[in-house]
Amino acid sequence: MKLRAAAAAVALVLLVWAAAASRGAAARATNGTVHITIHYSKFDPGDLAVEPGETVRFVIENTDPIDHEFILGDERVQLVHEEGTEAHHAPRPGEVSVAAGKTVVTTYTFPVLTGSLIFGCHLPGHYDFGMRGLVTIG
Ligand SMILES: [Cu+2]
Repeated sequence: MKLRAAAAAVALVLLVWAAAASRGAAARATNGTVHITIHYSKFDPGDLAVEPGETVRFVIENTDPIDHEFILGDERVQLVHEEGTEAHHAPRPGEVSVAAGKTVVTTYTFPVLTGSLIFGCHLPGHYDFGMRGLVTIG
């Protein structure tokens, strides 16, 4: 019985490792710019890495025939937008609407700390569908 538990534990560790490995390396800015493509209501890349205090120019291209948005912030910011009623976002750093077929730019300076922020779309159902990504700071 102990052997079975050990085997199950090893299998679980391998699964977690495989999941982490398949995510690949997080994307980084090139010359201060990160290009993000929205396709089928997903952000690509969906995993970014930045330095504390780094200023990043996000160029966000929506290839879908429906509108989306790009909201960058912590969990509280995401919650406010998920429950909010702001249908259209004026270009505020890190918060921008991306109409169908359009490309928009927003520039954001990350805080001087380590941690992570989320970017997501809060049009009805999109965030729950998985339209979100992670930025690791540090
Ligand atoms: Cu969306």
